[in-house]
Amino acid sequence: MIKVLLPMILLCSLAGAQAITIAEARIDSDGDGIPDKLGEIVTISGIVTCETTLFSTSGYSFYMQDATAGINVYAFEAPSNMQPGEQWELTGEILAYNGLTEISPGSVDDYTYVGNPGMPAPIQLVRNQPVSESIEGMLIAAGDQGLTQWLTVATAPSSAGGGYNLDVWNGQTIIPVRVNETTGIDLSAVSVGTRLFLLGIGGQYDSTEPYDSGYQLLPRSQSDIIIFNPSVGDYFHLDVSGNPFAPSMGETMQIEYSGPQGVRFNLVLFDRAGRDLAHLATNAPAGDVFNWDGKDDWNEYLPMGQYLLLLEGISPDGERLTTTETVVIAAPLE
Ligand SMILES: [Ca+2]
Ligand SMILES: [Ca+2]
Repeated sequence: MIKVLLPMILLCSLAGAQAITIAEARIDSDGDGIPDKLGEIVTISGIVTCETTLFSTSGYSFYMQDATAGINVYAFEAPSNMQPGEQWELTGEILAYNGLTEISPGSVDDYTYVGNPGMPAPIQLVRNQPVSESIEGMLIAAGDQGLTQWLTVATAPSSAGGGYNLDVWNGQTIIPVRVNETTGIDLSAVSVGTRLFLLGIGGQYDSTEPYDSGYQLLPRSQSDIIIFNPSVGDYFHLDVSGNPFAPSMGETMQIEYSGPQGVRFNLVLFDRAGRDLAHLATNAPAGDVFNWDGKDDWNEYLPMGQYLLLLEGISPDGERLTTTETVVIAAPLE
């Protein structure tokens, strides 16, 4: 009997306790991916960043953040009038679910309305920045609308367990995106090569210790997925990631290139003596994202060394654009 009652007594005595920051609530000082306060009852105060039922089919699962960090709120009860952009104080138990740090209030009595400061500004991912532990649970923007940066869809949406998974390419980094069916988001206009800007919440789903991977971007609604219209403007560019790489170990390098509409592309790899060894695109009518296996035109692995990847674009009026990236083929580690 005492074992059952004790947590309730604890909960009541701590409701209204001094709020700690969300960063304090989710601290993981030993870096094992499990919050130090796992199982403890804490009080936090933060701004709600999505509908309270958005990430659940039966109860409540949503996100809150303060100036320090964000967190998932997972509960069977929440006030029905709770809205995105509002600040609430809440008391609940710290939980961990496949790497995701959660706070779980026991009842509606554990929530207190604080005010309505409005939605926080999203954290802007820079070009090579993935979603990571420090921004888990926070509102994030990837790409921008200034025509200097966008995401390119690298793998098409595939259906998986109540939603869709896709990968987007952030110039130098792959960002996994998870679209839950509960969001009602329609992905029919999204396929490989689609360029977009994304808003969403940083999530994590990692089923194995030490819970340091599986970070995802979680769009909340259709308006979080903004498809970039290339006719608005464009710029000629070439990006590579996974460089240096060891092809003989099965490693690949991701290559992305694109440019203004109407341009035809040639993508050629040269060695340091200026010999063209691999023609990766010839007179291609559009940009592309693909993994290159490090083989030359004769289907042989290129030897270890430094190479030059040249992207050439020929515009409809004959103008020639070029840009290059250095590629390093490494030896396997002994
Ligand atoms: Ca820990
Ligand atoms: Ca985590």
